[in-house]
Amino acid sequence: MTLKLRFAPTSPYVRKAMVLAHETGQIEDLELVPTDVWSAGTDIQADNPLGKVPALVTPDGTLCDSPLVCEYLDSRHGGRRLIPESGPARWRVLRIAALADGVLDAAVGTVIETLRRPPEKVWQGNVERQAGKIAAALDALEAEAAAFEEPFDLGQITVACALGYLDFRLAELDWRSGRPTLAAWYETAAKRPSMTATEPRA
Ligand SMILES: N[C@@H](CCC(=O)N[C@@H](CS)C(=O)NCC(=O)O)C(=O)O
Repeated sequence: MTLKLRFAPTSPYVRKAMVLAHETGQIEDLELVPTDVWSAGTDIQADNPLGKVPALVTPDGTLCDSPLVCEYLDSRHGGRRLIPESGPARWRVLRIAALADGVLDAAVGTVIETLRRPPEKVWQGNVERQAGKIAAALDALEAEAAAFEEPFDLGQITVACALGYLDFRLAELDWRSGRPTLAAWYETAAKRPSMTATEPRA
């Protein structure tokens, strides 16, 4: 069964769903519907009233929010779950995924503040506040990264997509500096076929 995915090639949230689909052998099940959420004529709200990508159209309803989209995709393949079903492993994966989603929210918020607003309307205090969140969360992930191991679960997928987004849009934050464990882990993670196939394209 083909599932329609509202897709944007630079969205790190969409990338999470795509990476999970690659890792679980479902990429051929996705019909990508290119969507520019910022264009005045966008019809994204037909699938997601929040006007955001990703949204996944399924027989069980249209799902928005990337954690939910990923959970759905993870429920429909026969391999090892990338979100463990129960126990401490589940909470570890979801905890790391939520932290990395927070990095993404702060990073995307910064990009909107700095690239989409007229320069005279940029609120520098907000840019600095978001940079502080990103730095603190990455420090926490630096401490977690030594324990990252196979499978490439939703926590690691989200961290990898967040770091890839920082390289793509906020390279000036120099996230690798002072975080050698995370940097070394990402060096390998970024070479996975699921990651190279989904690199953001401007
Ligand atoms: N929490 C959402 C965030 C999705 C999101 O913000 N997507 C961006 C693209 S990177 C978007 O569609 N933004 C449009 C808007 O905010 O109006 C998720 O995890 O899917």
